[in-house]
Amino acid sequence: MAGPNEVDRTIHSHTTGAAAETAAAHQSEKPLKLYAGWFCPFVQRTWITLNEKNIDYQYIEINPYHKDPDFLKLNPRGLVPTLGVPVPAPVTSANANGDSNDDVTNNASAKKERKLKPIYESIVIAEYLDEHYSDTTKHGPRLLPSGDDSLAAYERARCRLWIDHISSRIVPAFYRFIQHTPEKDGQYTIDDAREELLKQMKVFFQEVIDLDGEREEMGQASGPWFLGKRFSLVDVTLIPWALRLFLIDHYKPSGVGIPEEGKGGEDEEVWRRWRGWFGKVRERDSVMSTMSAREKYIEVYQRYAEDKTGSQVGQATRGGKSMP
Ligand SMILES: N[C@@H](CCC(=O)N[C@@H](CS)C(=O)NCC(=O)O)C(=O)O
Repeated sequence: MAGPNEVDRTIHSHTTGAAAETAAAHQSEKPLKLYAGWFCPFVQRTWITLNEKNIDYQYIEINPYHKDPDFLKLNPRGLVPTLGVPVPAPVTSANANGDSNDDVTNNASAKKERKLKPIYESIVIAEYLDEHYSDTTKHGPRLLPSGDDSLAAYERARCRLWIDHISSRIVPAFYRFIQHTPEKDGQYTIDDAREELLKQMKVFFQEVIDLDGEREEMGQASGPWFLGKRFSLVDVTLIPWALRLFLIDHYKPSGVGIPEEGKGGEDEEVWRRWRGWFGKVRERDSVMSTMSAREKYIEVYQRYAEDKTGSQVGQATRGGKSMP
């Protein structure tokens, strides 16, 4: 089976720009370890979550296309992000006091009992971090609505629904667009690819507008995010691809095609909402501190733009299969 190839294995090896400073500040040994690739939008979801929640971690840069055996032992899917999580050993009479919250314990014997366990899949990781680091005085507001009442359960489900929309509609459309080459015209044209991406983005931002309306009716404050004033996991899920749309402008004829201000016709309201959201994304520290230099993204995404990558995402897109 085809797999990562030379263009994947020889990509630039480390963070640059703002992301380099953030990575440098997280080099020392820590119980929580983020195995990352600087270029990877799925990793960026995790990285933003860690920053947003003020969680201490160690940043470990790897090239996931090398399929290092030690890395495959942690994550048999061979994908970044992978999180190494210090998990306490099951409680026995010998360590009955060894509580398990790595946030609070300084107990040496409890530390000794811990094992590094892997968690992977960017959304699973984000939910784990939000749930485990739940002390809002240390880690800020929850990224998914919390609470046991039926309203909170509904709001959580609604967030997960739109997280699913982003992951199963917007993200695949992004790759279909950027991996389009003229040879594919028989299967789908660049205009088809553009139409699909814009359609799925419009569906999402129309939902945000509808939620704004609900909030207004309830007298709640308006704000730029999916949950109004409150930044959430839904925003985190979309941000990395929003920040990579410029690559489609760079590589593809006629670009992404999001209309300029005042030129959106009947969709003007939706695109105004997008602009309001995206403007705030670019002001958010937890986000911008994970961005490498623009030219490095241009370089690393050339293998997608020319459809030469053997990455799992690239192969899935080429083969019309679901994303890894
Ligand atoms: N579903 C995974 C996707 C992660 C993913 O595809 N990561 C890419 C880098 S952006 C990777 O590790 N690719 C290695 C490969 O394709 O072999 C997630 O959400 O974490």
